[in-house]
Amino acid sequence: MSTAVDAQAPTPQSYKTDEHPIWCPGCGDFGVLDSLYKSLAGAKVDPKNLVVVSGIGCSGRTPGFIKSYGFHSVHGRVLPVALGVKLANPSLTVIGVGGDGDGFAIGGGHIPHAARRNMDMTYIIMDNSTYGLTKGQYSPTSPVGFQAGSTPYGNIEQPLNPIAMLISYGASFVGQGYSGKPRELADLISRAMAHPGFAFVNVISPCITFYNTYKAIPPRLTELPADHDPSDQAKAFALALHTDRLPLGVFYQSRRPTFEEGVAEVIKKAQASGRPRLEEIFAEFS
Ligand SMILES: Cc1ncc(C[n+]2csc(CCOP(=O)(O)OP(=O)(O)O)c2C)c(N)n1
Ligand code: SF4
Repeated sequence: MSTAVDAQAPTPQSYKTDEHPIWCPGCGDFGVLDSLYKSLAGAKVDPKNLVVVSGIGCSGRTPGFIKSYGFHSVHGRVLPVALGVKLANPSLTVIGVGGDGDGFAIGGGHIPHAARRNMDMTYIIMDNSTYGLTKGQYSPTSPVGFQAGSTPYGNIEQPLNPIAMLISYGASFVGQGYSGKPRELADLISRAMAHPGFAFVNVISPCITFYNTYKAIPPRLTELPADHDPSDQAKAFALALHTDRLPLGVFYQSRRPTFEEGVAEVIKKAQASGRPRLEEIFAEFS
Protein backbone atom coordinates (compact mmCIF):
# COMPACT_ATOMS: atom_id res chain seq x y z
CA MET A 1 0.00 0.00 0.00
CA SER A 2 1.24 3.50 -0.71
CA THR A 3 1.73 5.77 2.28
CA ALA A 4 -0.39 8.83 3.05
CA VAL A 5 1.11 12.23 2.28
CA ASP A 6 2.06 14.04 5.50
CA ALA A 7 1.02 17.63 4.69
CA GLN A 8 3.68 19.04 7.05
CA ALA A 9 6.62 16.91 5.93
CA PRO A 10 5.88 15.09 2.67
CA THR A 11 8.60 12.95 1.15
CA PRO A 12 9.06 12.12 -2.55
CA GLN A 13 8.11 8.55 -1.66
CA SER A 14 4.75 9.61 -0.30
CA TYR A 15 3.56 10.80 -3.75
CA LYS A 16 3.99 7.30 -5.22
CA THR A 17 0.82 5.38 -5.96
CA ASP A 18 0.42 1.60 -5.85
CA GLU A 19 0.61 1.62 -9.64
CA HIS A 20 4.08 0.62 -10.86
CA PRO A 21 5.27 2.28 -14.07
CA ILE A 22 5.30 -0.20 -16.94
CA TRP A 23 7.85 1.84 -18.90
CA CYS A 24 10.74 -0.12 -20.42
CA PRO A 25 13.64 -0.49 -17.97
CA GLY A 26 15.94 2.47 -18.64
CA CYS A 27 13.25 4.74 -20.09
CA GLY A 28 14.05 8.40 -19.42
CA ASP A 29 10.54 8.97 -18.11
CA PHE A 30 11.54 7.32 -14.81
CA GLY A 31 13.97 10.20 -14.17
CA VAL A 32 11.24 12.76 -14.92
CA LEU A 33 8.83 11.05 -12.55
CA ASP A 34 11.45 10.89 -9.76
CA SER A 35 12.17 14.58 -10.21
CA LEU A 36 8.47 15.39 -10.07
CA TYR A 37 8.11 13.47 -6.79
CA LYS A 38 10.99 15.51 -5.35
CA SER A 39 9.53 18.83 -6.53
CA LEU A 40 6.08 18.02 -5.17
CA ALA A 41 7.57 17.09 -1.81
CA GLY A 42 9.74 20.21 -1.79
CA ALA A 43 6.70 22.41 -2.44
CA LYS A 44 4.60 20.40 0.07
CA VAL A 45 1.81 20.11 -2.46
CA ASP A 46 -1.29 18.58 -0.94
CA PRO A 47 -2.52 15.82 -3.32
CA LYS A 48 -6.07 17.06 -2.75
CA ASN A 49 -5.07 20.31 -4.49
CA LEU A 50 -3.02 18.73 -7.26
CA VAL A 51 -4.24 17.79 -10.75
CA VAL A 52 -1.92 16.08 -13.20
CA VAL A 53 -3.21 16.15 -16.79
CA SER A 54 -1.63 14.07 -19.54
CA GLY A 55 -2.13 13.26 -23.20
CA ILE A 56 -1.62 9.88 -24.87
CA GLY A 57 1.77 8.22 -25.14
CA CYS A 58 4.18 6.38 -22.85
CA SER A 59 4.64 9.72 -21.05
CA GLY A 60 0.86 10.04 -20.87
CA ARG A 61 0.75 7.29 -18.25
CA THR A 62 2.32 9.60 -15.66
CA PRO A 63 -0.85 10.67 -13.73
CA GLY A 64 -1.40 7.06 -12.68
CA PHE A 65 1.89 7.13 -10.78
CA ILE A 66 1.35 10.35 -8.80
CA LYS A 67 -0.88 10.65 -5.76
CA SER A 68 -3.17 13.42 -7.00
CA TYR A 69 -6.25 13.92 -9.11
CA GLY A 70 -5.29 12.74 -12.58
CA PHE A 71 -6.70 13.13 -16.05
CA HIS A 72 -5.25 10.82 -18.73
CA SER A 73 -6.93 12.77 -21.49
CA VAL A 74 -6.91 12.67 -25.29
CA HIS A 75 -3.92 12.70 -27.64
CA GLY A 76 -2.68 16.29 -27.96
CA ARG A 77 -5.20 17.84 -25.60
CA VAL A 78 -3.24 18.35 -22.39
CA LEU A 79 -3.46 22.13 -22.57
CA PRO A 80 -7.19 22.67 -23.19
CA VAL A 81 -8.04 20.16 -20.45
CA ALA A 82 -5.59 21.81 -18.05
CA LEU A 83 -7.04 25.22 -18.90
CA GLY A 84 -10.53 24.02 -18.03
CA VAL A 85 -9.34 22.54 -14.73
CA LYS A 86 -7.51 25.68 -13.70
CA LEU A 87 -10.33 28.03 -14.70
CA ALA A 88 -12.87 25.95 -12.81
CA ASN A 89 -10.74 26.10 -9.67
CA PRO A 90 -7.78 28.51 -9.81
CA SER A 91 -6.57 27.42 -6.37
CA LEU A 92 -5.44 24.03 -7.76
CA THR A 93 -1.85 23.21 -8.67
CA VAL A 94 -2.05 22.02 -12.29
CA ILE A 95 0.73 20.07 -14.00
CA GLY A 96 0.50 18.97 -17.63
CA VAL A 97 2.70 16.16 -18.97
CA GLY A 98 3.07 14.58 -22.38
CA GLY A 99 5.39 13.59 -25.17
CA ASP A 100 6.89 15.61 -28.00
CA GLY A 101 4.43 13.99 -30.41
CA ASP A 102 1.48 14.77 -28.15
CA GLY A 103 2.56 18.34 -27.50
CA PHE A 104 4.23 19.46 -30.71
CA ALA A 105 2.46 17.43 -33.43
CA ILE A 106 -1.25 16.76 -32.85
CA GLY A 107 -1.36 19.20 -29.91
CA GLY A 108 0.93 21.83 -31.41
CA GLY A 109 -1.86 24.30 -32.15
CA HIS A 110 -2.60 24.73 -28.44
CA ILE A 111 0.90 25.79 -27.44
CA PRO A 112 0.96 29.40 -28.74
CA HIS A 113 -2.36 30.15 -27.10
CA ALA A 114 -1.42 28.59 -23.76
CA ALA A 115 1.83 30.56 -23.85
CA ARG A 116 0.26 33.93 -24.62
CA ARG A 117 -2.67 33.45 -22.20
CA ASN A 118 -0.24 32.73 -19.36
CA MET A 119 -2.42 30.44 -17.30
CA ASP A 120 -0.68 29.47 -14.06
CA MET A 121 0.41 25.88 -14.70
CA THR A 122 3.52 23.82 -15.37
CA TYR A 123 3.76 21.99 -18.68
CA ILE A 124 6.40 19.26 -18.91
CA ILE A 125 7.26 17.70 -22.25
CA MET A 126 9.12 14.40 -22.05
CA ASP A 127 11.01 14.90 -25.27
CA ASN A 128 12.41 11.63 -26.65
CA SER A 129 12.22 12.77 -30.29
CA THR A 130 10.09 9.79 -31.25
CA TYR A 131 6.60 8.34 -30.81
CA GLY A 132 7.43 5.78 -28.13
CA LEU A 133 4.01 4.26 -27.52
CA THR A 134 3.32 3.56 -31.18
CA LYS A 135 6.76 1.97 -31.72
CA GLY A 136 9.20 4.64 -32.73
CA GLN A 137 7.88 6.72 -35.63
CA TYR A 138 9.55 10.10 -36.29
CA SER A 139 8.24 13.08 -34.32
CA PRO A 140 8.50 16.87 -34.71
CA THR A 141 11.77 16.86 -32.76
CA SER A 142 13.44 13.94 -34.58
CA PRO A 143 16.65 15.02 -36.26
CA VAL A 144 17.12 15.06 -40.02
CA GLY A 145 18.18 11.57 -41.09
CA PHE A 146 16.29 9.82 -38.24
CA GLN A 147 15.53 6.31 -39.47
CA ALA A 148 12.44 4.38 -38.41
CA GLY A 149 9.60 2.39 -39.93
CA SER A 150 7.91 5.65 -40.91
CA THR A 151 11.11 7.13 -42.37
CA PRO A 152 13.07 4.15 -43.77
CA TYR A 153 15.24 6.44 -45.92
CA GLY A 154 15.77 8.97 -43.13
CA ASN A 155 13.70 11.92 -41.90
CA ILE A 156 13.84 14.84 -44.36
CA GLU A 157 12.07 17.37 -42.11
CA GLN A 158 13.79 20.06 -40.06
CA PRO A 159 13.09 19.42 -36.33
CA LEU A 160 11.25 21.96 -34.19
CA ASN A 161 13.25 23.90 -31.64
CA PRO A 162 11.01 23.71 -28.52
CA ILE A 163 12.89 26.31 -26.49
CA ALA A 164 13.06 28.92 -29.26
CA MET A 165 9.43 28.20 -30.14
CA LEU A 166 8.12 28.74 -26.60
CA ILE A 167 10.19 31.88 -26.06
CA SER A 168 8.90 33.37 -29.31
CA TYR A 169 5.30 32.45 -28.45
CA GLY A 170 5.62 34.50 -25.27
CA ALA A 171 5.73 31.79 -22.57
CA SER A 172 6.66 33.52 -19.32
CA PHE A 173 8.90 30.64 -18.11
CA VAL A 174 10.97 28.44 -20.41
CA GLY A 175 13.43 25.86 -19.12
CA GLN A 176 15.21 22.72 -20.24
CA GLY A 177 16.25 19.66 -18.26
CA TYR A 178 17.61 16.15 -18.78
CA SER A 179 16.05 13.03 -17.27
CA GLY A 180 19.55 11.66 -16.51
CA LYS A 181 20.14 14.57 -14.12
CA PRO A 182 17.14 14.16 -11.79
CA ARG A 183 18.45 16.42 -9.00
CA GLU A 184 18.94 19.37 -11.37
CA LEU A 185 15.66 18.52 -13.08
CA ALA A 186 13.81 18.54 -9.74
CA ASP A 187 15.25 21.99 -9.05
CA LEU A 188 14.09 23.20 -12.48
CA ILE A 189 10.57 21.76 -12.04
CA SER A 190 10.38 23.36 -8.58
CA ARG A 191 11.22 26.73 -10.09
CA ALA A 192 8.62 26.16 -12.82
CA MET A 193 5.95 25.26 -10.24
CA ALA A 194 6.78 28.34 -8.18
CA HIS A 195 6.45 30.57 -11.24
CA PRO A 196 3.09 32.38 -11.37
CA GLY A 197 2.20 31.82 -15.03
CA PHE A 198 2.65 29.34 -17.86
CA ALA A 199 5.87 27.48 -17.13
CA PHE A 200 7.20 25.26 -19.91
CA VAL A 201 9.86 22.64 -19.19
CA ASN A 202 11.34 20.66 -22.05
CA VAL A 203 12.89 17.50 -20.66
CA ILE A 204 15.22 15.51 -22.88
CA SER A 205 14.08 12.03 -21.89
CA PRO A 206 15.56 9.21 -24.01
CA CYS A 207 13.45 6.32 -25.31
CA ILE A 208 15.87 3.45 -24.74
CA THR A 209 13.82 1.08 -26.91
CA PHE A 210 13.15 3.03 -30.11
CA TYR A 211 15.65 5.92 -30.09
CA ASN A 212 18.44 5.34 -27.62
CA THR A 213 20.24 8.68 -27.25
CA TYR A 214 21.96 7.90 -23.92
CA LYS A 215 25.40 8.11 -25.58
CA ALA A 216 24.64 10.97 -28.00
CA ILE A 217 22.96 13.43 -25.59
CA PRO A 218 25.37 13.83 -22.61
CA PRO A 219 28.29 15.29 -24.63
CA ARG A 220 25.92 17.97 -25.96
CA LEU A 221 24.64 19.00 -22.52
CA THR A 222 25.93 22.24 -21.12
CA GLU A 223 25.07 24.90 -18.55
CA LEU A 224 23.61 28.27 -19.49
CA PRO A 225 26.30 30.98 -19.19
CA ALA A 226 26.87 31.93 -15.52
CA ASP A 227 25.97 35.57 -16.28
CA HIS A 228 22.78 34.69 -18.19
CA ASP A 229 19.94 37.02 -17.23
CA PRO A 230 16.66 35.04 -17.65
CA SER A 231 14.67 38.27 -18.03
CA ASP A 232 16.55 39.02 -21.29
CA GLN A 233 14.22 37.49 -23.88
CA ALA A 234 16.39 38.30 -26.90
CA LYS A 235 19.47 36.72 -25.29
CA ALA A 236 17.45 33.67 -24.23
CA PHE A 237 16.21 33.26 -27.80
CA ALA A 238 19.73 33.63 -29.21
CA LEU A 239 21.02 30.94 -26.81
CA ALA A 240 18.19 28.63 -27.86
CA LEU A 241 19.27 28.80 -31.50
CA HIS A 242 22.60 27.03 -30.82
CA THR A 243 21.10 23.57 -31.13
CA ASP A 244 24.44 21.77 -31.36
CA ARG A 245 24.65 22.35 -27.58
CA LEU A 246 21.78 21.65 -25.16
CA PRO A 247 21.94 24.09 -22.25
CA LEU A 248 20.06 23.08 -19.11
CA GLY A 249 18.30 25.51 -16.80
CA VAL A 250 15.98 28.51 -17.02
CA PHE A 251 16.35 30.24 -20.38
CA TYR A 252 13.64 32.82 -19.84
CA GLN A 253 11.37 34.05 -17.03
CA SER A 254 9.18 37.13 -16.70
CA ARG A 255 6.22 38.12 -14.53
CA ARG A 256 2.99 39.31 -16.07
CA PRO A 257 -0.69 38.87 -15.15
CA THR A 258 -1.99 35.33 -15.42
CA PHE A 259 -5.05 34.28 -17.41
CA GLU A 260 -6.98 33.56 -14.21
CA GLU A 261 -6.20 37.03 -12.88
CA GLY A 262 -7.49 38.49 -16.15
CA VAL A 263 -10.65 36.39 -16.06
CA ALA A 264 -11.34 37.44 -12.45
CA GLU A 265 -11.06 41.09 -13.54
CA VAL A 266 -13.46 40.54 -16.42
CA ILE A 267 -15.97 38.88 -14.08
CA LYS A 268 -15.76 41.86 -11.69
CA LYS A 269 -16.27 44.34 -14.53
CA ALA A 270 -19.18 42.35 -15.95
CA GLN A 271 -20.85 42.21 -12.53
CA ALA A 272 -20.43 45.96 -12.05
CA SER A 273 -21.66 46.80 -15.55
CA GLY A 274 -25.33 46.28 -14.81
CA ARG A 275 -25.67 44.22 -17.99
CA PRO A 276 -28.11 41.33 -17.74
CA ARG A 277 -26.69 38.01 -16.56
CA LEU A 278 -26.68 35.06 -18.97
CA GLU A 279 -29.53 33.44 -17.02
CA GLU A 280 -31.65 36.56 -17.55
CA ILE A 281 -30.95 36.53 -21.29
CA PHE A 282 -31.90 32.86 -21.48
CA ALA A 283 -35.07 33.59 -19.50
CA GLU A 284 -36.21 35.96 -22.26
CA PHE A 285 -36.35 33.01 -24.68
CA SER A 286 -37.98 30.50 -22.37
C1 LIG B 1 -6.23 11.06 -32.09
C2 LIG B 1 -5.13 10.04 -31.99
N1 LIG B 1 -4.25 9.94 -33.01
C3 LIG B 1 -3.24 9.04 -32.93
C4 LIG B 1 -3.12 8.24 -31.83
C5 LIG B 1 -2.01 7.22 -31.79
N2 LIG B 1 -0.94 7.62 -30.88
C6 LIG B 1 -0.95 7.24 -29.59
S1 LIG B 1 0.38 7.81 -28.76
C7 LIG B 1 0.99 8.55 -30.16
C8 LIG B 1 2.29 9.29 -30.15
C9 LIG B 1 3.11 9.06 -28.93
O1 LIG B 1 4.31 9.80 -28.99
P1 LIG B 1 4.63 10.95 -27.96
O2 LIG B 1 3.48 11.86 -27.82
O3 LIG B 1 5.91 11.59 -28.35
O4 LIG B 1 4.73 10.20 -26.57
P2 LIG B 1 5.72 9.02 -26.07
O5 LIG B 1 4.96 7.74 -26.30
O6 LIG B 1 6.97 9.09 -26.87
O7 LIG B 1 5.89 9.32 -24.63
C10 LIG B 1 0.15 8.36 -31.24
C11 LIG B 1 0.39 8.89 -32.61
C12 LIG B 1 -4.06 8.39 -30.79
N3 LIG B 1 -3.99 7.67 -29.66
N4 LIG B 1 -5.05 9.29 -30.90
S1 SF4 C 1 8.88 2.70 -25.69
FE1 SF4 C 1 10.39 4.28 -25.23
S2 SF4 C 1 9.24 5.98 -24.30
FE2 SF4 C 1 7.96 4.12 -24.22
S3 SF4 C 1 8.36 3.21 -22.19
FE3 SF4 C 1 9.74 2.25 -23.67
S4 SF4 C 1 11.62 3.45 -23.54
FE4 SF4 C 1 9.99 4.70 -22.64
